[in-house]
Amino acid sequence: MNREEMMKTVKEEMPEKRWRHTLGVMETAVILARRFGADEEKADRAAILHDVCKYWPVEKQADAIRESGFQTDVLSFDKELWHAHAGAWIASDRFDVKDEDVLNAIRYHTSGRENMSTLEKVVCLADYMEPGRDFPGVDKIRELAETSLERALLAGFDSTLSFLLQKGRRVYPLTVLTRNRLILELD
Ligand code: DGI
Ligand code: FE
Ligand code: FE
Ligand code: FE
Repeated sequence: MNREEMMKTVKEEMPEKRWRHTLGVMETAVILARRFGADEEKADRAAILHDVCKYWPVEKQADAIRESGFQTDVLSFDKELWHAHAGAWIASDRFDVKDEDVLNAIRYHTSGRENMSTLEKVVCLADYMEPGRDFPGVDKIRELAETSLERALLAGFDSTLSFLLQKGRRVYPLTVLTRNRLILELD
């Protein structure tokens, strides 16, 4: 599917506000890809599709994850994590994306994972800091992103973890592993 058709289809899957977020992630992911040496076209593709399933009914998201057969453990954790895994499956199945790095950037954009590629980090960070994002600490993340992909991403995960702890929510183990690995990468 060409880029224009892809954008049109994704736009129809979500409310206006989420589409504006998607445009922000696209713009930011390309800037970060250029800055930190990832493929700009792949960053753009992953960004277009990263939240494609965000507004699907959760059961439909769960079905997509079961159908994919990948990492179904996520189904026993917070539903907010599901759209990323469902999205990667839909990207491959419906949008005919075959590039594993692009699919992984979609699949792990929420939780992260150990050994993230530069593209995966770029998309995950772009999701945290696109111009429409406004949460405590976002400006610090943007400042760190001027020079360090890992430091900025670590600050992003720290803010997510603080939020989850403060709300008394469970934490998906991969999120903890991701944070630990980013700290090691900085040593
Ligand atoms: O889809 P977006 O809103 O653009 O952002 P996202 O895909 O990064 O979703 C993040 C949400 O997922 C955030 O509000 C926190 C929630 N969440 C719930 N459990 C976990 C989690 N995020 C992570 N990283 N790890 C969790 O265990
Ligand atoms: Fe998301
Ligand atoms: Fe995120
Ligand atoms: Fe997003």
